[in-house]
Order: sequence, then C-alpha cells, then structure tokens
Amino acid sequence: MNPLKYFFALAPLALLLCVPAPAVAAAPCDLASIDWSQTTTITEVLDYFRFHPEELDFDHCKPYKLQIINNSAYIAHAFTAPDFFKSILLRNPDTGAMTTPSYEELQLAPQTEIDITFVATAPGDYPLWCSHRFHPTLGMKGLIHVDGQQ
Ligand SMILES: [Cu+2]
Repeated sequence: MNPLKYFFALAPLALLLCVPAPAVAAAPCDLASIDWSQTTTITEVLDYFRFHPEELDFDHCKPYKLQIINNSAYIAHAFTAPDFFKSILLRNPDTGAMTTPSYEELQLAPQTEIDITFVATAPGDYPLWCSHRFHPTLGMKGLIHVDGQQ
C-alpha cells in the first residue's frame, strides 16, 4: 500500500487528537437540597469606570447573594452580562420562588445598590461589561467565572 494513503487515513485522527477534550458537563443542580441559610455574600463595586473586582468567581449550584453597588457620585452604570443572566436562577427572598432573570443587565443610578440572590446552574466564563457608551473602552469590562467543581 502506498504510505501516502496511510498518511491521509491517519491525518484526520491526528487532528482529532490535537483538539482538547470538551469539559465534562457538570451535574445539574439539585435545587431542593440548596441550603439558603448558607448563602455567601459577594460585593461588586462599580466606580471610576471599573468593576471591583474585575473577576467574579462562583461555584455552580451554591447559593449566593450578589450586592452590586454603583459608588459613583454622578455617573450611572450598568452591570451587563446577558449570558450570565441566562445561566442563573434568581431566588425571591420573600417567597423562595426560583426564576430565570427576564433581563440581560441591571441599570444602576449613581449611589444605588441592587442585590440579587441566585444559584448559578451552568459552569463557564461569562463576559461582564457596562453598556453605557464608551464605558467599556474606559475599562468597564470584567469576567464572571462559574466553577463546575464541587
Ligand atoms: Cu459604566
């Protein structure tokens, strides 16, 4: 057999081996077993055209309260993260009801705070930015990392 034929037969296989294996899908969250009395509070401050911190880290299937604070005296900001909001379940603190957010961003007037209580159900990296004009260029960009390891 022509050795070149082997090459062409094996080339696709070699290519396949070079492609990194996809991440193992995380197990779905058992919502009923989440202990909301163990909620971790994380604070994200928006100020001087920056997110503080620039990277938010969450473990998937664990309960969090995220306090988003616009610390600017005069400038409105947004916490824009469409893919992140699609991947979480919000918890109504009064009723305990869980819902997918109906929004892609949160708008914060100067000197205001919005709190959300949620569980992240899909591990991954989600871009975060402020949708106000020129704010990302000035540095209002970040990342939300949801870890799938338990
Ligand atoms: Cu902004």
